[in-house]
Amino acid sequence: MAPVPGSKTAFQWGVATAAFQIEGATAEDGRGVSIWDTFCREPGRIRDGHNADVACDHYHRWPGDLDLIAGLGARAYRFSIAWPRVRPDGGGAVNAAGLDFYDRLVDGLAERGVSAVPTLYHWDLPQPLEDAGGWLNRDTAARFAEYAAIVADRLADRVEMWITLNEPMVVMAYGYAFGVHAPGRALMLGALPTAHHQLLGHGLAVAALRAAGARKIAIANNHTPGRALSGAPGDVAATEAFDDLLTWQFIDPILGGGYPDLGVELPHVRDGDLETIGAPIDVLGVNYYNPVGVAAPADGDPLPFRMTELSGVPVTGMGWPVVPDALRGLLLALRERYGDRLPPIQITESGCSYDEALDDRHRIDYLSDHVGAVRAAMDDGVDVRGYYVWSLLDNFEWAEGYHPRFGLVHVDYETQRRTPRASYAWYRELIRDSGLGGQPRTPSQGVPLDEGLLP
Ligand code: IFM
Repeated sequence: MAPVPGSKTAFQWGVATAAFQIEGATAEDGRGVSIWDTFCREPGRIRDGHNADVACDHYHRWPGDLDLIAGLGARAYRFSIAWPRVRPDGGGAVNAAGLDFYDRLVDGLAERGVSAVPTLYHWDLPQPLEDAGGWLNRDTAARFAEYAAIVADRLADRVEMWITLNEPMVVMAYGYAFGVHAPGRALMLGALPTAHHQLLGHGLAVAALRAAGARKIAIANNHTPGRALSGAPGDVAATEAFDDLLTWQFIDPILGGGYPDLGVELPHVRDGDLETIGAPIDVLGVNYYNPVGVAAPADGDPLPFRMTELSGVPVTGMGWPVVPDALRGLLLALRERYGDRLPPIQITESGCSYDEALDDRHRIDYLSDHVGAVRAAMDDGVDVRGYYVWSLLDNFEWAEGYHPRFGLVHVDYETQRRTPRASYAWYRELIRDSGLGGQPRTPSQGVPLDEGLLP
């Protein structure tokens, strides 16, 4: 595949992680408590009672983890910054040790020739903000922008691209509507203000980041396209409602189009909010894993749709449908819906969990097919400029604890030994051979691979 026509920027082959899922050290160097620390301590919330107190111990082992990224030849590392490390109370004093950690991390990336792509919010809200209402409280948006300004003031000179929020849909739906993620509220449509307040926080943060000299700004949305169970009008209408609530609600306002018709009043939207939210961004981040079946709701259902299984498609180790062509379809649909308003896209997460130790053939197939879907969309003219595998390392998969394994690199949680899987070698070759500008490796960036375990 030829490089993107007219693109001045090389393709960002990367890997992604998030602070709460890998860092551990949750009580070190002045870090405050997040809603996920609290949630993990509530009985029955996390499978087998796992918590992220240690996780991958990345807080102490980050130099070796950055060597693994450099060894891939990846150009970019998408990580997240833990708000409770930087501002333990969410809105009070700044914790210098927290900022220092990310300062060292960003310098470590620069030393290895890898671009820093930090996400400011990947779900670890400081607990004191949740105690004041969390994302149901409009003030949280202002606190988020303050925090963004603090971090940018320190790091903007070395950051390639900022991502404001990760998957605000998941925060709204799983955290506040269904209650299976922190903070565990089950408000159904009552969770809608959390969508708006996150988007408002995004818009305010964009202004703060620009003021601090940010080079590029993005948001990383989750995209789970709905597939109507049948052609019956009820199933089709339910699928439209599903896509409006879970996908378009989180992109239309960002790209300046206001909210789609969500079928309910939005009294929490104030004059001027949509202008703030619609401030121009440089990249639209697309996280994609799978589509979902959608059917008409039954009488009395609290939502205007019902999610169902998709039949007749293979599934990952977590039972998620494997449909690479839905990624191509999604990219084409984005271009169709937004036309010239659509900024360049980066696939900010793509990956899968399988119960395979090191010879992870299924992951290679999954990634290969999804990269192929991106290539097909690019060949059809969609401007895609990056692809980040989720994830560099096995890590804490939220309510599923440590059971799912998403890593290109296997983590032994007893010893913290990292072992690159076959997919790590595969991705390294893909980057090298893609013609889309991988990071040239230097001998010092090589990581010791256990050749006996790799193809
Ligand atoms: O692990 C998560 C990540 O935190 C957000 N996107 C989906 C991944 C896999 O579930």
